[in-house]
Amino acid sequence: MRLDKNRIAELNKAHLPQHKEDAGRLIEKLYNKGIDADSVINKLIKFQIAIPSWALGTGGTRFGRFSGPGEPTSLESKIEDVGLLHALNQSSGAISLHIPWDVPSDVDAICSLAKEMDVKFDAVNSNTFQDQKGQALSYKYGSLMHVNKEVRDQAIAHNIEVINHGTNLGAKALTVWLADGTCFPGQANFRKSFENTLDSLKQIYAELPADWNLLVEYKPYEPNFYSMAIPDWGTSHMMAQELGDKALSLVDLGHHLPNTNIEQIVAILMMRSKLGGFHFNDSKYGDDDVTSGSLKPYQLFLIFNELVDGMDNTDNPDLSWMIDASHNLKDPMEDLLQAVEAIMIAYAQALIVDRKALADAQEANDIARAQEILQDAYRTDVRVIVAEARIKGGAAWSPLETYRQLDIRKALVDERGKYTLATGL
Ligand code: PSV
Ligand code: MN
Ligand code: MN
Repeated sequence: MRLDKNRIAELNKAHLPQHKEDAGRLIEKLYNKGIDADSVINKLIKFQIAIPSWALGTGGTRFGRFSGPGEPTSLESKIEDVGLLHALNQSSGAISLHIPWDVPSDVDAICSLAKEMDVKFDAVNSNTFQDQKGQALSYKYGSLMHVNKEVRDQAIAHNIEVINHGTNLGAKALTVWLADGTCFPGQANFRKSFENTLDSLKQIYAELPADWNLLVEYKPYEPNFYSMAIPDWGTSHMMAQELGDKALSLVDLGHHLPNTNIEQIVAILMMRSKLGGFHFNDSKYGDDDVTSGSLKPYQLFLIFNELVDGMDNTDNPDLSWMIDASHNLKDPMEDLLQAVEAIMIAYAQALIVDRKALADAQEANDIARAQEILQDAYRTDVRVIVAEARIKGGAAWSPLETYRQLDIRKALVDERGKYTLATGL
């Protein structure tokens, strides 16, 4: 399925008179505060958030999976879904692939489809958390950290294969997330696990093309529940530091113990030019992977506040932005549209923070004033300038409403059939 730009513009028309009035009012309000709304809008237009291939189908839990009809079952259909999202919001023009789930059978055909859908290839992800059919050695007791060198070599070879797939597609980064760890005290020697993991990463890093980055993701628990090989940002940073300039830490919002100050982590990593990417999702308990901004929008804003400050005031390299969420209930396309919108809103709120006034308040230890400044930005309803950025970029005034008006899910079911991944029917 392809979306016609004219059709989107046509559906926007009904909203334009009211939208213009609302946008004008906010732009003037911002102007009076000394904020140039045009520059905010231009930044919003440029901002792109990659969609992971695994979020396009309904996720599951170990208790069940309730996927819906018309969800993609091939790499081609996943790229088409991302292309549809991008046509609706002009902010999700990239897909992040997971190998071996997304191995392209015909690279040229995949590249031309991606081009046609205006979709780029973001970081590629390796998978050593599952055993694949026909695989010689098992990852049951770990992969890059495994006590057995042969298992580590197999996992290293897989990561190099992922880099090669990514190179063919024009990707520029490899993300390594390890499920490696232990479930019981005494199961492994912490220092040896660290050394094995780092040594394996060094061998992968050695194969990285000159213009690539290696993004080292961390996670405190799950699937291992006593220790993880890379449990936290300190470990990830130590490894990235030792690997070299092309290695950077990747922060996934859900990969922290409750109440961790994630905004402080991103600030410090950026100060050291060592933040490589960010995975968006939301959670109440842990790695819940629910829709970004659905539970803790103020935290998302505070994180963006540091990201924006870091982008303006540090030498941190450009970041790789991705949604990393997948769950059981909503239509995945609707969920992703909501997630992108929530991220854009948090970004826009961070862009209108009066940074000069905030710095002055901090220097003066004026805590109440500092809080007022942050909350003034957070409590400004910026949805209208996010919509203005979309309209200017040729996207839908309301991507979710347009998705429903065009009955895209039904069109996909008509095209792909009623097959669902969960039932196989
Ligand atoms: C598992 O927690 C996970 O969600 C990590 O965040 C990775 O980025 C993702 O899966 C894909 O491997
Ligand atoms: Mn992640
Ligand atoms: Mn995760």
